Amino acid sequence: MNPYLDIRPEVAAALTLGGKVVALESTVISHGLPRPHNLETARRMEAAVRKEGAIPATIGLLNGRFIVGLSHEEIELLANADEVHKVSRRDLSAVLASRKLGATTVAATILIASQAGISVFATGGIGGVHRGVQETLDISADLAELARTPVAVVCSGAKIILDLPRTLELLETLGVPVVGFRTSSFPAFYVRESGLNLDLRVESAEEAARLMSIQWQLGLSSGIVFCNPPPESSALDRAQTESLIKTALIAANSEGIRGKAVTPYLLSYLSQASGGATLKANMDLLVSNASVAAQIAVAHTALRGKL
Ligand code: PSU
Ligand code: MN
Repeated sequence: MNPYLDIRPEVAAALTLGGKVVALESTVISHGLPRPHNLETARRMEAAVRKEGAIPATIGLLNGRFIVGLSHEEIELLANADEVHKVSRRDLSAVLASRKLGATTVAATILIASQAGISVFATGGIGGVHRGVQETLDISADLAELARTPVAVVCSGAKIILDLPRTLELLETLGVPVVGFRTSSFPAFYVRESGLNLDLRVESAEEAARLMSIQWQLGLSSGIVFCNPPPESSALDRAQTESLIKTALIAANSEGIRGKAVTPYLLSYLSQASGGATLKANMDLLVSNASVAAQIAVAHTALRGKL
């Protein structure tokens, strides 16, 4: 057991009763969305998980501890504090040692979730292979973590700012199943269809839960990506979004944005350039993914009860 892990009572109780818990990340709160939309979205995601009968466990680093199940006040702190570290796997020990505030990425959140015994996690879009990887070798640590962490990640595919064909190729190489949740197209975050096909597909939360059980019974310790397209009401057009991304990438390059600053910079650039349309899509898809993740967590618990 990780001695720095604090699993809050409500989450611990739900895990003892079989695990109807959905892990949620905090980087999206601290670095992915602007104030005050970040706090509002964090609350909407937690409410969406509860509505489906599961318990939300938002994860972050506070006072030298990994907190699993941050309180409303703690989430507010991560949403509004001026200095919050973006914490991926390589940052975990350093930020714990400093006792500073840390917001966990997909990579760090699924790692902590799996140590806490949580099997389902929701986010917006996973990180992946960046466009221009030939120059930068910028590949999100989310992919490496998915390869070794047995957690189901419910998302709207990978962020459209990325090189999506290469992201799918690398996930295949790493042995991570990428499964459409009622879709055969890899969603592109704000956009419902990337134009890339998925070989795997499930039609229900129960089917998703069966796939998880079998994958882990086989001793395959990798994660599974479940792709839920963004809600139609706020999803964006692919061609229009692509042209915005071209300008965003030029701006990032001319401003010399590198490393872990790239993703937050591009997301915020797109939100401004689209007059808030990407922000609205991002918030809505996060809530929708939280809801699907909760349905899968409930189905997975029911299934485990039958084993
Ligand atoms: N999903 C969103 N918004 C985000 C992220 C995901 O809707 O900001 C975050 C996640 O924390 C993910 C990170 O792990 O972006 C990827 O960052 P990078 O490309 O630096 O690995
Ligand atoms: Mn990166």
